Amino acid sequence: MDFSLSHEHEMMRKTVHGFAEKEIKPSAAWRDEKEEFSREIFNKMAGLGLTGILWPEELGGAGGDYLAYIIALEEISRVDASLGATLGVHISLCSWPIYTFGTAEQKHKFLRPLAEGQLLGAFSLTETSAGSDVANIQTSAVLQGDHYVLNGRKIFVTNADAAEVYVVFASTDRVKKAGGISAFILEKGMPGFSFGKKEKKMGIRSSAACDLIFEDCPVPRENLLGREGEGFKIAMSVLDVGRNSVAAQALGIAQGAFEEALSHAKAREQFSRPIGNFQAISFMLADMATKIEAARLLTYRTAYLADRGLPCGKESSMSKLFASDIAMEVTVNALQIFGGYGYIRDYPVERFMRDAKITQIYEGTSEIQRLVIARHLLQ
Ligand code: COS
Repeated sequence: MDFSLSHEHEMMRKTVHGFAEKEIKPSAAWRDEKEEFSREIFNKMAGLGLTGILWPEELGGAGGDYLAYIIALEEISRVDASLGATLGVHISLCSWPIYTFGTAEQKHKFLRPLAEGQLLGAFSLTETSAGSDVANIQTSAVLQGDHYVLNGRKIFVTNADAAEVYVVFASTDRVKKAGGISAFILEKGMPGFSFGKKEKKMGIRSSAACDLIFEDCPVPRENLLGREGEGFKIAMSVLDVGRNSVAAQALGIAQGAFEEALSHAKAREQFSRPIGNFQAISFMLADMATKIEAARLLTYRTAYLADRGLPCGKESSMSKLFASDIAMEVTVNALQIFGGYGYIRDYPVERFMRDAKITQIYEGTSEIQRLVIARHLLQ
């Protein structure tokens, strides 16, 4: 058993760490305040090869492995969870299903520009009555000649109208429930495809989210992803791996908050000594560091399985469940260590705390992760 990272992974971490410190961190609080997504920074991530980190060079990617991607997400989320969410959705939820289930034409048309960062990707599964219960999707897709006609409304779509490519799930046969769901690739600008209002969120405020609206939207038959009726299984297999990227985001948020709390505990003096010298604070820091390390081990181990093409649905749910709970706990305690300073927006810990909450909710709530893990244990 070897717990050390390879030289390439260490170098990659160093590079993304430096990039995040220089290009992302300085404007993170401002963008959160303005609730503004930065395409400019996304383009810079593309310049570094991050938007296609997982895909082969012949498809416009950087030829990295899944662990490299997880480390990159961790480092970006350490300074700005919104951009972590943007990149996670772009790669895990949009590019991944096209890479895994797409035809050669679909990969050429969509995956290459996604990998090179010319296009931004999104994923659209959730509806008002289909959140945890994915099989209850109401958006319909009816085949008429060489087009499917989509009608319906999707909610909470990360990357929203900033994206150009959308992996969308719709029902082609409502009677069959899960077995009647199909996946489609949609492009911004298709007739009958519009956007609802931008959501005002508690956290990850500089990543956009909004509704997608389909009104008699014709989608060419060649944009069907996988086979008709295969959509539910595509969504589940995408989430099987995608959930570990939320674990990496949570890990990055926790790490960022911990580092802030540690340096504050060393610098802030009360009763003539640094507050870190008080056992109440030092034990809090010890617990935070220990739990972050445990979350990191779970998340990297899931990446190890994914890199070897081994089943990792249960492990992915475990790392997401654990890392997101740790992110919440660590950020709450980091804020506590900052005291009153933690509660004002001049310091980043309140942002970390707001950002951490979503990791317990999206790509399946913590309750859904427990359900998935329990089903694996009991099957
Ligand atoms: N990979 C491949 N196939 C899978 C699968 C997986 N991980 N999980 C289930 N399936 C298959 C099942 O084998 C079954 O196939 P058959 O009909 O051929 O037997 C089919 O899909 C239906 O599965 P199941 O009956 O388990 O579906 P449920 O409706 O009970 O839903 C849960 C299962 C709750 C786990 C699923 O709906 C889920 O993950 N919900 C949360 C969704 C989510 O994460 N939403 C966030 C959106 S992204 S922000």
